[in-house]
Amino acid sequence: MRARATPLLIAIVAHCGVLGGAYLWKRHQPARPADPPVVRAVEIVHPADGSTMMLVPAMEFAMGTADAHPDFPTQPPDGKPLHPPDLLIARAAPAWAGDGERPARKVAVKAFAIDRYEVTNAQYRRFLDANSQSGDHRRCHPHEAAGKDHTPRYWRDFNPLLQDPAYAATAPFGPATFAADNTPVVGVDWFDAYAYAAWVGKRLPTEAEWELAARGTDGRRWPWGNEWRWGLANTGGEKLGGDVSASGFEKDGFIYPAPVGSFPGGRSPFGCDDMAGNAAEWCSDAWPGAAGAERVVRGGGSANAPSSVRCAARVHYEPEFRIHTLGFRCAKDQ
Ligand SMILES: [Ca+2]
Repeated sequence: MRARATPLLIAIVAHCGVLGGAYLWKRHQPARPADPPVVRAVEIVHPADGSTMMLVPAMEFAMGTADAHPDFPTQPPDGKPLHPPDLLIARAAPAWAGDGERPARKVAVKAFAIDRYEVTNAQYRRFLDANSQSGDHRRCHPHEAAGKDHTPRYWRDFNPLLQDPAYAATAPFGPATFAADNTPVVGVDWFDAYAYAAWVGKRLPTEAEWELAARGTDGRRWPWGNEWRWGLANTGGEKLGGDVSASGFEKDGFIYPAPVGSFPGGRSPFGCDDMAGNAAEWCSDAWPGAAGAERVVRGGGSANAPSSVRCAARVHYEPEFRIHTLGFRCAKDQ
């Protein structure tokens, strides 16, 4: 009995020794950095309307802009004049100090899906038809005006534009300019955006979700990277940048909203189109310090300069505000 037990005991002791050694060895290895979050463009189809959405897994990312970020050239380097794109970036800098874009901070988001494109007029028209026929506002936001008309402002009313001589002179438009099927719906307020999202079985993205979908995890300035390039987004500011097309106005070819997906070279790491420019986009968040009334807007629109279409740039408006450069896209939990 004793003779048979001994080899077993030796085997057990040896085994424990190996395990213990492995444990100690592992314990004294330097901690391995965590794997970077996976950034991949994964498409799904939303069953209610067949719209394309992009998946973003649960993760932590650095939201905002670091204090020492080189995007704050308040002084021309070495006294030399700023290069035009730097000028466009610098011009916005003073406004960043108090807007909460800085500092960069770790933010965790749960898994979500977000529309690949801004919501189009064709998509919005289906909601409007259903809503005006049913008169059912039960899924609309409880603070919206009773019996609200969700018709986009510029589908029938051009006065706000016509009253501005700058538009009449430089940017002609017609009845179809803001109602074409494949351009983003604009001239909608936050309550309209909220109502559409609820009707189609989605919701508005939080601004953290919006920013992660726009820039991925490497803190890039624009959806395609850190260098500004004309022609990857529908923006304004070409004249300011000294880079004007032969037609004398917009190098990117569009004065007003372009058909969604017109700039595939500007696609985001998660596969979303037009996160920079085209239509600025309502987010679900209330703007802090505005008594909870104002709402966050991200991405900049067709009239904004490069500084304002950066992934981390934030602005805010009254929820009833409507303008021809402001639309939205939707998100949903995953
Ligand atoms: Ca956009």
